[in-house]
Amino acid sequence: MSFDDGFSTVGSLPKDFGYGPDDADDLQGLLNDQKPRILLMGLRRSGKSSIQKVVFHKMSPNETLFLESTNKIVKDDISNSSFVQFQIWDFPGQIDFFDPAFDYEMIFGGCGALVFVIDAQDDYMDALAKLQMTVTRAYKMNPNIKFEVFVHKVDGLSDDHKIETQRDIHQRATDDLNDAGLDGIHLSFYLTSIYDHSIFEAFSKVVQKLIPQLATLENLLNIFISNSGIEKAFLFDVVSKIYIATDSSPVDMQSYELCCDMIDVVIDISCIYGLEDENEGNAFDNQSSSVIKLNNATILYLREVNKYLALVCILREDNFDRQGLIDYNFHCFRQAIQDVFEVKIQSSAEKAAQADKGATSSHNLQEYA
Ligand SMILES: Nc1nc2c(ncn2[C@@H]2O[C@H](COP(=O)(O)OP(=O)(O)OP(=O)(O)O)[C@@H](O)[C@H]2O)c(=O)[nH]1
Ligand SMILES: [Mg+2]
Repeated sequence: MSFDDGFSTVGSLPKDFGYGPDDADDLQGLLNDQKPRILLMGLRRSGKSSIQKVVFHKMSPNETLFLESTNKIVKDDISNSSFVQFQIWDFPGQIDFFDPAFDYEMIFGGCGALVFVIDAQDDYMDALAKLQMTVTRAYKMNPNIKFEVFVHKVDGLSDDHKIETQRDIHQRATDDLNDAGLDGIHLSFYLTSIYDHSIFEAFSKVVQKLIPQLATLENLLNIFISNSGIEKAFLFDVVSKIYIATDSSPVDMQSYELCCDMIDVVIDISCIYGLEDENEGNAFDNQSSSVIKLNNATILYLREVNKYLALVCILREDNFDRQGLIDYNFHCFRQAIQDVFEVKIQSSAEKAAQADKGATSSHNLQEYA
């Protein structure tokens, strides 16, 4: 697939995508308390810091060659999205669990997910032993942690070799746990590399598990696409290119990559040509959107949902004839997202669990007949 010559960019993206201050800053303190934590663990040089830099700080994969070894826990606040509110803790590879200074309760207590990175290009027996020990300790302290194993640096492996490595690691890791009588622990496995989109895809899935509103978002996306003649839709956190939700049809890597590329193109174009709008105040408004026509009668359609989120849709060119309908439905969809978010803010502020309404408020989408 290649881009058609004539793609058009209507409107542009905000300049302040990023870590800028938010209107809801006063709420930030409250939200901080409950921000889930993602821990990055694994042996030295397995690629933990590279993953964190590439996914959340736009570092190019080649630059990671110059990263220095991490020698203390590095805490990174990811507050760049209304839904993606979490902290990432990047651990040194040589962390010693037997060190009395290692505060298990503090580290594993508020942890939402533990990402364990294994270098697939290296001999991984030591890594497996460390995985076993880490998971066991973490689970004892906090059984609610999601355990995610990244079989990493697979860019150097052939396709067959990748599958075989993942199978072998999966087998050994679960055998070890079973032997230790811990078969209740569930590990999820991902093949990842910073040199392609796999690391973003894997991180998307890790983050999604920590979003309590995920089911609601998926539901809204399902309703939206089925009423609008759209084949696939991703709700993106624009800065990280993590998708925080998608409709329930299966994700194929190519579609995800196309949508990621579209976000890059739109941001680049906005940075170049959006400048002239600066005099007029905000370059970004509710009308901001972009359409890219591919040469296989497919259209990519991007719309801004809010400061942090963009919806990217894939649809057949014929179905785009009814853009008015799609736009109307999108409007309803965006309103619904806003409602979900407001409920979240409210309930955070009140710290009251009863504010659980709103998420199901009805927005009448027009049928695509
Ligand atoms: N080929 C390949 N190399 C990678 C990948 N990810 C990271 N690396 C390389 O692995 C090396 C170590 O990366 P780091 O991110 O520093 O590893 P770390 O796990 O943080 O290491 P410590 O901080 O010492 O625990 C660097 O040279 C990276 O360029 C990958 O997906 N593929
Ligand atoms: Mg490191």
